[in-house]
Amino acid sequence: MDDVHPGLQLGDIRLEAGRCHVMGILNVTPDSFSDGGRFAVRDAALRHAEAMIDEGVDIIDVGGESTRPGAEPVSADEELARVMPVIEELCANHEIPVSVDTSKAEVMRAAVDAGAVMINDVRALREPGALDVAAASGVAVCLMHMLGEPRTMQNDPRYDDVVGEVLNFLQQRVEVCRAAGIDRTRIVIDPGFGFGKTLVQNLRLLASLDRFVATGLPVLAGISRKRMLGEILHGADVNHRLYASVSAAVISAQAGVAIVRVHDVAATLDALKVVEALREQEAVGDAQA
Ligand code: PT1
Repeated sequence: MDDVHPGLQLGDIRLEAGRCHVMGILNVTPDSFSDGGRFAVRDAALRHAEAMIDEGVDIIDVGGESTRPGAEPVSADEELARVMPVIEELCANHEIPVSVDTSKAEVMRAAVDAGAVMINDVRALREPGALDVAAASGVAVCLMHMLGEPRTMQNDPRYDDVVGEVLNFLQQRVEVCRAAGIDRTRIVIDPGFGFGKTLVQNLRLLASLDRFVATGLPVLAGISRKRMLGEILHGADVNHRLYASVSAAVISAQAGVAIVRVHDVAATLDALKVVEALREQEAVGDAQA
């Protein structure tokens, strides 16, 4: 890639030149930790976070609202009760940059007050108050494209030109953010794999990641373990999508994506080292032939 960003300060997050960073997914939702109780869920999440830190994760994305296809909304109080104890503990006792995966202004504000350095919003700051809280916070924001809402988004999603429409939407949201006082240097864009998209539409986006990278904004791609991989694998369930997930991360990195959002941190970091080695070799080769 010639147009990979030259190293970039994203709010409090330093993105190194030409490297694809790994965002580890930390779901604090009862469906991921079936046995329920608040403390059990919190402790399991913290153990999972520590394991990802040991593996070398770059950013941890903490979320308390499932946004998978079919998922129901949760209240702000419920989301706060899920994520805040985890964000507070991580920010108080670890150096790792923490991102909060939420669309709610109230959750954004509490998370940033506790030390989160990125707001990751699958609704691209369209919920009431979210834009103002993000602007006032001074932290980085990830703006994602979604067609509809999680509960119904996979019911026959249609586009005339999926790549053009997703790019347009994100460019419009970037302009809205800038008008609200959020600097370009704080903004990440994300095509939103699986959010109101068929397999073909997802593949068009994957094949066109370079067009998102060409905006000059850092791009985030979240493909890990998603349904699109299950479809490519002829129905492999969510626990049998590791190799496909790692492949998607490598394809994303090769296209110049700055951050991949993944479940499998160690495997992804190893795979991305191959991409990096190739880039370094190409840089040396360019100099020495
Ligand atoms: C994502 C993302 C996210 N994905 C960002 N945040 C989820 N920035 C949550 C499926 O098709 O891609 N980017 N936060 C998880 N959401 C989904 C959506 C999980 C679709 C699974 C699917 O399987």
